[in-house]
Amino acid sequence: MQQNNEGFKSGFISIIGRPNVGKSTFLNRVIGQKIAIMSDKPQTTRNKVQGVLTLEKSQMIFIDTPGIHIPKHKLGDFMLKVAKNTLREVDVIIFMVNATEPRGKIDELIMDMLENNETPVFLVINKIDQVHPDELINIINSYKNKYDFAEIIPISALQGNNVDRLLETIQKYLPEGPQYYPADQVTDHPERFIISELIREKVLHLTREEIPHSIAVIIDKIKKEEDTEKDMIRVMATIVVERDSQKGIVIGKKGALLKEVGIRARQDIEMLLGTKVFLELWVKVQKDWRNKSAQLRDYGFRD
Ligand code: GDP
Ligand code: MG
Ligand code: K
Repeated sequence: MQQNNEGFKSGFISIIGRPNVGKSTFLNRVIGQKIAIMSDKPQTTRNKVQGVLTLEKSQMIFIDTPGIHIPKHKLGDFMLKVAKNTLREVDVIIFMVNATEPRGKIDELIMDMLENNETPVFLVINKIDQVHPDELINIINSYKNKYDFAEIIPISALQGNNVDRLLETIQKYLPEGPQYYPADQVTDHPERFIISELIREKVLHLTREEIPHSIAVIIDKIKKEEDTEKDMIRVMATIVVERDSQKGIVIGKKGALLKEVGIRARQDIEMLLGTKVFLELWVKVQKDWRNKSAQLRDYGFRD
């Protein structure tokens, strides 16, 4: 790890915005590795995921904050609290909005939340590949009227348009500081969390609307197999659902759906770990777990 070298800048950047505006897509583009989980369903990212981008003269540490929404249950309160705490600690806040949608209730909530925050806030309008420039002006004005942004930058996270300009601008706002992470490190999240999110992503994709985002995946064990010819890692995980009917859906006819979840998740985990993986999945019903604060910690949620 490098010590304080002359002129080097480093800092933390938090990305906030309502679900599906493209936060994870942006992070994946910038970091170039699948660490934040992408999905069409809202609230896929429930925990802080850090991506580290090391350039010649700077290091940017991105934080993908949980989806901000109007709290409906204890988990919602928890997520809002995590988001607020995150915003106080960072050097730049990226408020990401979707160019194809009008300003909404959650955007109001976020801008209210930012009202007394000293950190510079960038309005990043994503998905510009989908709108006409005239529409873009209107959407920019609808946000500009409500909040005094440090910068306003339109991008397409998916196609990459203007992402370099955004990164250059972020760099200007960072303080001089040390290189916190080695240049080849892209995340400081434990592999355990990434593996559980990879499995969860496959369940959500394969079940579509039938299974709510409330499922959790617990990694019971990750161990190296000693007695096999090749290097192999055994991963045992439990998918936790809230109702018996959901358990049936996740398992599928003759176990077909769970098998497919296993095949797809295993491929991603093998890429992540760089070895052969043997994945064992179980499904467990735990009623109403979202409202039991005491259990949250057990499922890997951090305060
Ligand atoms: P998040 O919930 O904010 O993390 O959003 P995601 O990154 O999961 O993206 C939600 C959906 O929007 C995905 O289907 C992405 O492929 C899509 N998306 C993200 N960025 C863009 C973009 O710049 N252009 C277009 N057309 N689609 C995008
Ligand atoms: Mg996301
Ligand atoms: K999402």
